Amino acid sequence: MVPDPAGTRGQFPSFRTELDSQHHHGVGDDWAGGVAPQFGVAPRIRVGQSKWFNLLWLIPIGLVVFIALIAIAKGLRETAGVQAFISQYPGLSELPAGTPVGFPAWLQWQHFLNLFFMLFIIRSGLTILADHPRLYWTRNSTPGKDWFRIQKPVPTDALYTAKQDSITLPNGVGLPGRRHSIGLARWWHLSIDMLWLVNGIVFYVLIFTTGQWLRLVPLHWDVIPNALSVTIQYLSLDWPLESGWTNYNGLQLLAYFITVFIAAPLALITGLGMSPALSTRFRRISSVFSIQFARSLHFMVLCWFVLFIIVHVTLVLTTGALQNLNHMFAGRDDQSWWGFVIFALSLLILIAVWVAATPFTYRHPRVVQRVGYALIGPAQRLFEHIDAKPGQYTEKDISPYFWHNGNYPAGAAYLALQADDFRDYTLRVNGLVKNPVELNLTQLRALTHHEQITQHFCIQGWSGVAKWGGVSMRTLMDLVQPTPEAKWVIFYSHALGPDGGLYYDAQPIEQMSHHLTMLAYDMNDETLDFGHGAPLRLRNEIELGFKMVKWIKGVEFVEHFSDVGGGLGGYNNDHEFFGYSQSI
Ligand SMILES: Nc1nc2c(c(=O)[nH]1)N[C@H]1C(S)=C(S)[C@@H](COP(=O)(O)O)O[C@H]1N2
Ligand SMILES: [Mo]
Repeated sequence: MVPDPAGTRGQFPSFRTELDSQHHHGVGDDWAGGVAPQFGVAPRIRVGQSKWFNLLWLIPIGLVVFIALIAIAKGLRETAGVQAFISQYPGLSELPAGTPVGFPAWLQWQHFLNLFFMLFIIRSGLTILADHPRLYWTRNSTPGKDWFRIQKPVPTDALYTAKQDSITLPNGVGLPGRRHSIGLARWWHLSIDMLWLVNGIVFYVLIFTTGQWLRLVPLHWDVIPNALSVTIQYLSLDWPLESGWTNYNGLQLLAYFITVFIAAPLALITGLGMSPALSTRFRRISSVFSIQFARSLHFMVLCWFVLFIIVHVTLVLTTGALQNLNHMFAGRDDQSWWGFVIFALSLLILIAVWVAATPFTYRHPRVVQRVGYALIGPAQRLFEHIDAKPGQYTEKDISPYFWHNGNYPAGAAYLALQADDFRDYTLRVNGLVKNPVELNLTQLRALTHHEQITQHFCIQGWSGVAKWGGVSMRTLMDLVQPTPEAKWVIFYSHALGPDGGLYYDAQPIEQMSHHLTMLAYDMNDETLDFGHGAPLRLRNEIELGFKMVKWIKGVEFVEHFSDVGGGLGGYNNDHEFFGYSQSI
């Protein structure tokens, strides 16, 4: 080991000069992590081992089933038994005395805000899904074991990356929608989530303090036969009497109850279940319900919301549109045009915002990033205060397939090192340290060996468990002795990022002394291979995958990252508008 050969102390130059130091404020037409547009395929669901069912078939099948159901319902209504059933259960459960009537102004506002927020949440959520357009039930994201995909099967190319797998969404669908625009989509998704959550909490508080909850919670089992009766009445096209002003029918009641009290909380819980911050802290839950399970359920909640919106809007407009719109948009129970006018104005606002959101995002990505961080940062910091215990797994948890990601190194210097089995490779550790060093692989391997089996979370949505062997960052810090001024640690890669300049990332020094933060030279008991970062890569299990720099050539201790590269704390932050700490 050459910890500090006389005369070299402090003389290793920084790799900073090799970074792209531009400040990127807008994005051009070719932006999004260096990947060209690529559309996916129609959504498919796996049936059995390897057959895939194209969900577009649901359209004709659904139509046929729908027509058949109408015919059946019409037939049923002719029968005496069903007629008796419907007159016994016309659709309404009795409400307790004192249940409020009508819709107060706060409810109308909340309904509108909910609609408004949902628009952004669903669109940005689709962009996030499109970044890894597959869903799984287990934490292993094994190709062919996905149960849902909107992308072709994974190619056999051994170095195929998750980024290559991402897809573009049709214009106007996603937010922002371009392939691999997940950095910006996440700011939209998470920050509007916060607003939606606040709106939801206010809603819960108000419905329970005003008694409105009595209209949303089924209080008697007769809601089931009533809902069945109403379903038959709707399907037979001979509709039940409208009574939404005072009392929802059984079907409405069930649909609203599920949406408000099951789907909405589930959206929140499954959303949080995908974050490394919480997943690594609530191990008991996350060991059973993995990130992929949470992601799949989160998607099903989306399907429920979309189905609900379609049926809800259809029925509102077909079962006495004027009166229904008066209820929710004007707070009156008559046939005037007020509700319609206000609804139409709200719709105009929604359409304007819908159209403007994506172009605005590309023009002002830093605004989206900053506002997003302002909204989500406090919650994230709160989670980070809970002590992180990243899950440690066992040999049997190791994933059979571990996705690759990122831009592979292609520079002459790296290729020369690789050709010679990294015999001449050195890791440079410098900056605010008492004892700067350059270590070759033999020297690194001579340091105390550290091993761990942990789960990797890629921001794109895939996960995997692997065993890592190498040097704990604690060991390295004992060796180089950071000075008290050192607050951030920069990891420099041999590889360039997609827009040029070295890939790098800044990490807070507190995370460096975590017992699971390490530099890995082995993976699953073998020498780390090219694709996963040979000869050395970072593992910081508290953070998302993009922070774990591969093909490392240098580690620099600094006071702050603001004068490193583009100044935002990492390549993805500078170029793809990620956050410098993204533990959600
Ligand atoms: N040098 C470099 N390191 C990188 C990246 C990259 O593009 N360049 N991608 C990151 C991302 S987004 C992820 S998810 C992980 C993936 O590591 P793996 O390929 O071993 O799965 O590497 C990270 N490290
Ligand atoms: Mo990633």
